[in-house]
Amino acid sequence: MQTKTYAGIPDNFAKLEQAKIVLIPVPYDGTSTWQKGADKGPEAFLNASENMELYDIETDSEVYQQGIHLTEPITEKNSPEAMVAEVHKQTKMFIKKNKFVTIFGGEHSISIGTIRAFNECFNNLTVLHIDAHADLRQTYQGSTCNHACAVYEASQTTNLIQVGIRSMDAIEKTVMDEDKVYFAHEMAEDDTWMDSAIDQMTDNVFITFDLDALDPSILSSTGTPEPGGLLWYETLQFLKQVFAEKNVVGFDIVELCPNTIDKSSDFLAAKLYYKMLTYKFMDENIDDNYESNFEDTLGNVEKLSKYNEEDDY
Ligand SMILES: [Mn+2]
Repeated sequence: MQTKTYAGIPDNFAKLEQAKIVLIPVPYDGTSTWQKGADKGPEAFLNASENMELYDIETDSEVYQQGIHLTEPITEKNSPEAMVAEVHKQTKMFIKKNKFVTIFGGEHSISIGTIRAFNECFNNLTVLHIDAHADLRQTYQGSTCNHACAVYEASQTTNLIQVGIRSMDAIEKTVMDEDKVYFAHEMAEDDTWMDSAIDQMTDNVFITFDLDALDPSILSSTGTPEPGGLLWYETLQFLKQVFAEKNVVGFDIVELCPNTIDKSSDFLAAKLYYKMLTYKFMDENIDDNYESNFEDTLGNVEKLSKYNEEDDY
């Protein structure tokens, strides 16, 4: 990858020891079914980030000064299962270093690993899934780690709230908890969905943001675009409210599928990422330590048993 630090920020804000925030790129595109190219997402996102103003007008802040450490990309691609295992391992390792961990994909299958890591480290986790697609298939094309299965596990092990959904298979209705789904066609007619969704969240929230949740008129560079999506300011309003009212413990952004002609989607993704960090840290002093309040699973046998895993990283 070309970028040495996130957005070209100075080294003193980018070193792991000082940084409160960690950014893990996962350029993975092993299971996508139609357009390929999500593996190019992290590089396009980082290039756009480097050409973006780092002062936020809305909050009068510069969140990069909290420190953002860009890790080596995760390049495991022998199988979807091996990729998910590596994403899980790396994500958990940085959570345990008391960092605010963020992940940029890659296709949505990477979130199986990120969600598993956060769910093992935070009690009563809500997964806020913002997406055009339900992604609730238990298996797809022979794998449980396909992008179409991104939140099946979360539906079984976390408090899953789905927002922006407008494409699914009938079989997914058998898994879906419709009380916790905010369909796009309903959101278009009823603006109480934001308060309603937040009311259903527990305190600890992990956000998995599939960029195809956004309307193709503002973000077209994605593998499977769907009409009728979220617009920019309503998205920011919702996210700002979630960050204000809940303890957001981390997030991932997936499914940027860049093209050589139109770069505006890359810049939207860069701005969205930076806005989410801004909302997380807008009331934190730069000198304050970050306290993620993760549960150390070494002293908590019950949490470990959830996946019967012997992990000591
Ligand atoms: Mn999607």
